[in-house]
Amino acid sequence: MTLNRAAGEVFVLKVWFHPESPYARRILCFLDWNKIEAERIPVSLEQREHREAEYLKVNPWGRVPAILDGDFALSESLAILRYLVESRKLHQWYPQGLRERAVADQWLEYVSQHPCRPFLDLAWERSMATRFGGRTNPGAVDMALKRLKRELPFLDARLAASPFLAGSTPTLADVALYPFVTLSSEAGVDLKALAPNLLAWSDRVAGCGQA
Ligand SMILES: N[C@@H](CCC(=O)N[C@@H](CS)C(=O)NCC(=O)O)C(=O)O
Repeated sequence: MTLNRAAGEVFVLKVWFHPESPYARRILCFLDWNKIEAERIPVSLEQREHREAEYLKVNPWGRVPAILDGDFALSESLAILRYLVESRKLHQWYPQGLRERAVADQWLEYVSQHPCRPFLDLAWERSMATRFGGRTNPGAVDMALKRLKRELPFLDARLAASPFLAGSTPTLADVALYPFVTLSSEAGVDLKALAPNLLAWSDRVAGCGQA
C-alpha cells in the first residue's frame, strides 16, 4: 500500500475499501451510480492493513473507507459522500434548497443514527464474526434485533408513501442506508415479511446507476 504518487502519474481519485464494509460500500455505490472513475484499493482488515503506518496517513483512525483526491485525504463515509457531491457538482443527490436539504439531512441523520447499526450488528453476530475470527456476543443479537424492529416500521411507512427517503428522487440518505439493508440476509432479517416497502425500495436504489 503506497500513498505516494510517482512523478508524472496522472491523478485519479483513490478509494480504500473492504468489500464487506457497508461504510465503504456507501462510497463504492456512489462512485458506480455516478460513473466516477477511481482507483479502488482493497484494505485487508483480516491482515490488519488498516493499522499500518502507511494507511494511517490517509485515515488516522485506521478504518475504511478513506479517499485521496489529489493531495486531499478524507475519512468518514458521510463526509466523503458530501465532499463528492460538492466537488463533482452532483447536487441532485443532496439538494441545495434550504428545506429540501434539511429533509435530506433529517433522513441522513436518522438512518445513520438508528437503523444502519443494528443491521450491521446482526450481520456481524450471525455471519461475519466467525469469518473475521471474532467472537459473537449472545446478548448482542437480542439487543440489535430489538433496535431494528423498532425502526423498520418507520422506514416501511415512509417508503410506502414516498419512492425514496427524502422524496421522489434518491439522495445521500438512500446511499447511506442501502449497503446496510443489503446485509439483511446475513443479518437473518426477513425483509419481505417485516418491511416489504423497504425491500421494494432497495430494488429501486439498486437501479440508480442504470439511467
Ligand atoms: N464512521 C465510519 C465507520 C467506518 C468503520 O467502522 N469501518 C469499519 C469496517 S465496517 C472498520 O474499518 N473497522 C476496522 C476497525 O475499527 O478496526 C465511517 O462512516 O466511515
